[in-house]
Amino acid sequence: MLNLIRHRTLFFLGMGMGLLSTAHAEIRQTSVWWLPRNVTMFGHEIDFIFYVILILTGVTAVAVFSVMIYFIVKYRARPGVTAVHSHGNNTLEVIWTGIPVFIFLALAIYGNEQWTQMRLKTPPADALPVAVIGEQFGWNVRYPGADGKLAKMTASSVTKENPFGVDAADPAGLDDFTTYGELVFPVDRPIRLYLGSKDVIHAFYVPEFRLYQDMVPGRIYDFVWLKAEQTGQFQLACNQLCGQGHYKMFGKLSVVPQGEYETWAKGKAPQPTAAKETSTVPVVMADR
Ligand SMILES: [Cu+2]
Repeated sequence: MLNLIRHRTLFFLGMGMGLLSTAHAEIRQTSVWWLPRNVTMFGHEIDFIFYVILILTGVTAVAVFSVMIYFIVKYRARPGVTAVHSHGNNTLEVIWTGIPVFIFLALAIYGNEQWTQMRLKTPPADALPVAVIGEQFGWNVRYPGADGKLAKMTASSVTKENPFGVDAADPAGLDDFTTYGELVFPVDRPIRLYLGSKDVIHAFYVPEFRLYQDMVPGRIYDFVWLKAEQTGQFQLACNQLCGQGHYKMFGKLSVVPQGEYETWAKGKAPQPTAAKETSTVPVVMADR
C-alpha cells in the first residue's frame, strides 16, 4: 500500500514537472520519433542533406548486409567442400572505391557551402541583433531599443553583474532592454545573435530552428543568424550539460508577426524617466 502511494506521488510529481517544463513549447505535431517541424530558412538545406545521407547510408546498409548474409550462407563450411582463395578483382575495387569517393566529396562540398552561408558570411545588415548570454541556469537576453543597436559587448567585460559585458559609456545601449529566459523573434526577419556565457559552456539549441551553437565563456559569437519563416512557441534549450540545474535551463521562445514583436518590445523598453536614470547610473546596473 505504502509502495502504491509512493508510486502515485512520484507519478504526479513527474507529471507536474513535465507539464511545467513544456507548458510554453508547442505540442509536437510530428511524431516524437521523427524530426520536429522546421521553421527556419537554413533548415531546408539541413533537412535535405539529412535525408540524402539517411537514404544513402540506408541503401548501403541494406545492400552490404544482404550480400554478407548471402555469402555467409552460400560459403558456409560443409563437409566435402574446400575453400576457394580469391586474390581480388581490380575492376570491382576501383568501382567500390570510386563511388564512395565521389559521394563523400559531393557531401563535403555541399556541406561546406551550406556552412559558409550559415556561419562564415556576414549576417544581413538589416538583421535584428539579439544578445543571449547563458548562465547557470538561465538565459540573459538583451534587445536593442528604438535605435536598433545593441551596446557594444566585450567578452572580457562579462562579469556576474554585467552579464552582457557592455560598455556603460556606449550611448547605443541606453535604450536596450533585457529579459530573463524570454525571447520573441519577429517572423521573416533575419535575427543576428550575439551569444556568450557567464560561467561554463552552454549551448543555444532550438530543434525547430535546426540551430545549435556552443557558447564558450570568454567569447562573444556574433556570426550566428537565422530567419524564422513560421510563427510558433518554441523552447530554447541548453544543450551542454552545464551543471546540476541543466535540466531546467530552458527559455520561452516565440516567433510572432512583426507588429506583435514591436508591441512586445515597446512594453519592455525602459520608460523615459527610467532611461534618464540609466544615463547617470551605469547601464550594467539597469540590466537587472
Ligand atoms: Cu547550460
